[in-house]
Amino acid sequence: MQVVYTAAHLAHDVRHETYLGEPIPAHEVAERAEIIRTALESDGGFDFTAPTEHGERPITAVHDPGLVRFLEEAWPAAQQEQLDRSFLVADTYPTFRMFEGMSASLAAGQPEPLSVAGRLGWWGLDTSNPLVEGTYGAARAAVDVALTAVDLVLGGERAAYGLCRPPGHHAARSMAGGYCFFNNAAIAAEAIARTTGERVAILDVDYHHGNGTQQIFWRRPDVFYVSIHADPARQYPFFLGYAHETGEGPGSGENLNLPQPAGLSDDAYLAALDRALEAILARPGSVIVVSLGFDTYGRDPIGDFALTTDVYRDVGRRVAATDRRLVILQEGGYYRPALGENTVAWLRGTEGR
Ligand code: Q9C
Ligand code: ZN
Repeated sequence: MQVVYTAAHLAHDVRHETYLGEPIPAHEVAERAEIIRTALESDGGFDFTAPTEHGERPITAVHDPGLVRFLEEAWPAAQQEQLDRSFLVADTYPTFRMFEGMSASLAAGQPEPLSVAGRLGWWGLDTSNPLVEGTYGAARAAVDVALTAVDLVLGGERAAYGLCRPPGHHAARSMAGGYCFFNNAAIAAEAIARTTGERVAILDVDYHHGNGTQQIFWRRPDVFYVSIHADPARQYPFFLGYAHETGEGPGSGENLNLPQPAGLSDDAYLAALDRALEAILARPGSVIVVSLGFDTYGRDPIGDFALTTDVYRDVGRRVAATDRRLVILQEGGYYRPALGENTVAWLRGTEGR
């Protein structure tokens, strides 16, 4: 299988995040992608390709151009304001409760703040998402990784794996968050839909609900989003990911959330996966974009499922058994000692080896 990788992710050099206000060592660190790269290299069954530049157009096809400009300008603007920090995190967000009782047009018409502190909240979801000097360049490169994997698959490969970092599925049209800046999987799905004119399915197997991907395609009939994730009643992103969220308008019925309990076993996971795959196969299309997370692993520091390395081979096998072409994009997974073998197991599974 072809693997798309670039060392450009190293510039997103994150050391700390905040958890309930306290600075803690970051989970989403550069070492994650290096561990995966090394494991795939030593396996020997993977061919590495560098991403090609795809420009800004495919990004603004799903994201607000204002988000792109903010991410580009945030670091230099902070320098100009003499905010002497090694990383930037918002502390004030425009929660919908701020506008309770006021007309929707008032909230919608508020201007983007001028200061970096205000803009971080304006374009952000949560405080676990540090932005550093190299974040924008790395996030742009992760999009190019995803789009290069799309090119490979539309060019005839049965499957391609994009080692995206930073991840993407929490980033919505006008919002970064959850370690994500641009929604790599959504940008990939949009590019596939535009190029092929076919319907596209996104299968999100990261431990967390992909709120950003859901939001981007909420009213779209041509992109089906299905996600297996921790019940938002107990877990991040907390405010989206329930089973009753099925899409609206032309996208009605094209969003399927399968929230799961803590302690989820391999067998229970595979049962949910079969439901997701059945829903995909009930729809037309020849390509599945996979948002691949390993924070479902039993030892993950921020997850609470009980999956084992063995199940990932089975998951890969079952996804490949759909006979659709696969654009597989890396999302989360934070237990570094098993990240390499879990990725190898999953990808080998799709190849039946
Ligand atoms: N104490 C992805 O897996 N909250 N993002 C973490 C940890 C944010 C996860 C709190 C989790 C985001 C791509
Ligand atoms: Zn996750």
